[in-house]
Amino acid sequence: MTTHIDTSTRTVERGCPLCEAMCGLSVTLDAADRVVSVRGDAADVYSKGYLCPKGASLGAVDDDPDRLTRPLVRRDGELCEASWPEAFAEADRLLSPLLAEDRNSVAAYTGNPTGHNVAFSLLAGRLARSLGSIQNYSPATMDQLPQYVTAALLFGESSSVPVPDLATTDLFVVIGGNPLVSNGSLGAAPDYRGKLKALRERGGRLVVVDPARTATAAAADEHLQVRPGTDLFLLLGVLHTLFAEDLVRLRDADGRVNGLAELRAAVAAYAPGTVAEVCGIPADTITRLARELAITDRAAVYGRLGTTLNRHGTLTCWALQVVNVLCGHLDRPGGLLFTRPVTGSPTTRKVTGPARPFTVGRFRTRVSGYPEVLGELPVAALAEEILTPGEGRVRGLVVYGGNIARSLPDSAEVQRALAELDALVCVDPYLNETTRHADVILPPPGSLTRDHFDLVLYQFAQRNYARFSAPARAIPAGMLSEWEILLRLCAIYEGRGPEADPDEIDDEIAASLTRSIARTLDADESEIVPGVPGRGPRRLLDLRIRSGPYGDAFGRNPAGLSLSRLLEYPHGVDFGGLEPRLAEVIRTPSGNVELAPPMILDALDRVEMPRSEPGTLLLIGRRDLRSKNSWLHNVTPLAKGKDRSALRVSPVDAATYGLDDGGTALVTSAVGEIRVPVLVSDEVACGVVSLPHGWGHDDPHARLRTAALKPGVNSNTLTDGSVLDPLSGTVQMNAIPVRVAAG
Ligand SMILES: Nc1nc2c(c(=O)[nH]1)N[C@H]1C(S)=C(S)[C@@H](COP(=O)(O)OP(=O)(O)OC[C@H]3O[C@@H](n4cnc5c(=O)[nH]c(N)nc54)[C@H](O)[C@@H]3O)O[C@H]1N2
Ligand SMILES: Nc1nc2c(c(=O)[nH]1)N[C@H]1C(S)=C(S)[C@@H](COP(=O)(O)OP(=O)(O)OC[C@H]3O[C@@H](n4cnc5c(=O)[nH]c(N)nc54)[C@H](O)[C@@H]3O)O[C@H]1N2
Ligand code: SF4
Ligand SMILES: [Mo]
Repeated sequence: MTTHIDTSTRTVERGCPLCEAMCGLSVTLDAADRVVSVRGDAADVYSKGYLCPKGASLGAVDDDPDRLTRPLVRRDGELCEASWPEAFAEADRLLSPLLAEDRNSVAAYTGNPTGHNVAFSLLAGRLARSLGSIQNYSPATMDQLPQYVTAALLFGESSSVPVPDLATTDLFVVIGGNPLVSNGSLGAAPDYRGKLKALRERGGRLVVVDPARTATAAAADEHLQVRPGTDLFLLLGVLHTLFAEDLVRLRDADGRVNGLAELRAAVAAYAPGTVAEVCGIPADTITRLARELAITDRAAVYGRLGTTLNRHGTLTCWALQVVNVLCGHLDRPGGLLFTRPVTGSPTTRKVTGPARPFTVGRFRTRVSGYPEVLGELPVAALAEEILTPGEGRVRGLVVYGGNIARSLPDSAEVQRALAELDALVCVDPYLNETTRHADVILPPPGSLTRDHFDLVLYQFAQRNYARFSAPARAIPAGMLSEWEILLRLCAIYEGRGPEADPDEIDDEIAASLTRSIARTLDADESEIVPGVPGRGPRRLLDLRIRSGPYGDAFGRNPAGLSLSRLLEYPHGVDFGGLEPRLAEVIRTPSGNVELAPPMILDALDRVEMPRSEPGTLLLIGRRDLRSKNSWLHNVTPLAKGKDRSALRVSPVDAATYGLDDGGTALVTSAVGEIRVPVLVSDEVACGVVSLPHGWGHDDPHARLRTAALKPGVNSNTLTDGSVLDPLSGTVQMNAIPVRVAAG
């Protein structure tokens, strides 16, 4: 017997684009460029060999047979394959007249995967300027915007969200996050389980505040099963205790804060005894939590979607961060620290001119008058901006990597809106529940064909580091890079036509970046010369890296980094753990951390404690290890196993409402109803039910053949888009009041 040994495989290192943990992967391909295996890259300086099932399936993700390989264009009502010139010509034919009449009649939604895609990250600004519309939407208003608003108010810069220092903390309090499943977010880490194990091995404690006994809560030393939507009151109880028991100690923030007296007055009414009942946590537990946070040298309170996706999202995130400040954990090792990302951030650049106070509402939505926040409008407003007749109606929409028919609140209304559009152009690899409404679908090739660099996510990493990955394989014949697709869209928005030369726009972007770098470095433009040949993402990245905090500053710092140098380190370069840098970070007009901004105090004045309504349960969300929001359900190795989208109901509620395990429940909210399989589980507290989002792959016009076998149910049918956090416009996607019945 002869054994054929195939020596023609090769292994390349790649950053994983599927979540914020940013693992380094080793991808092995055969001579025909097929992916043979994906493993964790043991030599990766950041992830050290870790990977999860999603990363291990990256080959299957990219090679999913349902991915589109050609553009689709609607002809006589049907989506048909078209050539790229035909597809761009059609996008131009549909969008240009709308833009010529009213820029604001065309909206853009920039979805989650774009944050993991260097082409988008580099071109986002130009795309928005080229479109020139105020109708700008993203998942931020159903995700992290309350955290950005908090950072803008407290520290003067929205991206200054401090990261919990997992490596050395001794008390880690997670509020409304499930990092053992999500791998974390704005503070993500590869191998979160290993990091939490190490925390406990060094004698530290993990406390999880969550209405569900999630994987993270199950691994905790203490699980506080808070009532959904009431974390604000729990945190106000903690703040009250810190003042009442004289536990405030600012440590490194001493002398750098404003508003302490106002803060004390604002929380005076929220003694633990007053808030205990509403949040379902005993008063003495709240008091003990406050004391522990105050006396522990290295402690960090961290919050994610459980704190943001409710009607008090910003107040909750503010209260959380203020607890960190008052206990002296801000800007301390083992507490929360600010990154110094390799391509720089607003706070690594020198101060130019006086700081402006944070304001919102530079423009408003047409129908409900929701204010702009950090340049965005609430996603919850998009459907009504399309559906409501009148001058200024949104008639065109461009969606970059988003499945808004499943991700946005009130899916029925969103789908009605999608059907009403005069023009829908989607940049997306799938024919899914959203793109099936499109007039033009422009499919990008898989992630393995592109340069990978986590431009956005280094801002929230556990360490200061960088890794650049070259494409693992070539773009298939007949496809265009996402870079080129986006540049061509810019040309269309700018009225330069579908056949304009994308290289011209690429050059313009590079020239404008060069000018701004010259200004910040006080250099002559002629000194700012890219060190990599050609156009594309690499040129812009090189300019950004070299002008960043570790860069060679175009020769002024010869030992510094450039893209060419980074290319020599496919396992990444570590610039060290995060270090205190508060003085550099604070960019408020006063130069101090603003603990009690008027916008917050006003909102706090108007807050009412929630009351429970008899017969009503509170619906919360959950994530799944093998999903990524609404996609990956079509990827065969990730689709295996039992149904993941059942309604979790506590045994007590199941008995009360006559629901059987494995039976069906009819769930009704203010905006919709769904029928969903029931899983009776003590993982959720009594009075709480949970459903994941992103399911409901039952649209016959989509082409998601694997997902359609286990379509699941779309939870956002129940999400009421009219309930928003007033300070950020973020939708309440947790703590949704619902009624349940057998059915
Ligand atoms: N495997 C996987 N990983 C992902 C994703 C995915 O879809 N799958 N999505 C990525 C994205 S886009 C994001 S933004 C991050 C999100 O990262 P996380 O926020 O860590 O993810 P979730 O699982 O949504 O965690 C929210 C937690 O809040 C709890 N919760 C709900 N309501 C409340 C409440 O009122 N109070 C409190 N205290 N808790 C509450 C829920 O039970 C849940 O455990 O995950 C990212 N990572
Ligand atoms: N009820 C409820 N709803 C939620 C949430 C919740 O917790 N509960 N979470 C919210 C959050 S945090 C988020 S971030 C949003 C996410 O919602 P979306 O922004 O819609 O993001 P995804 O669901 O990840 O959709 C990704 C889309 O991008 C496409 N895609 C994948 N890769 C690429 C690529 O390389 N290029 C391009 N152009 N497209 C690509 C996929 O085919 C898919 O259509 O959902 C939100 N919705
Ligand atoms: S944890 Fe995130 S980055 Fe790491 S392999 Fe899994 S999906 Fe990829
Ligand atoms: Mo998200």
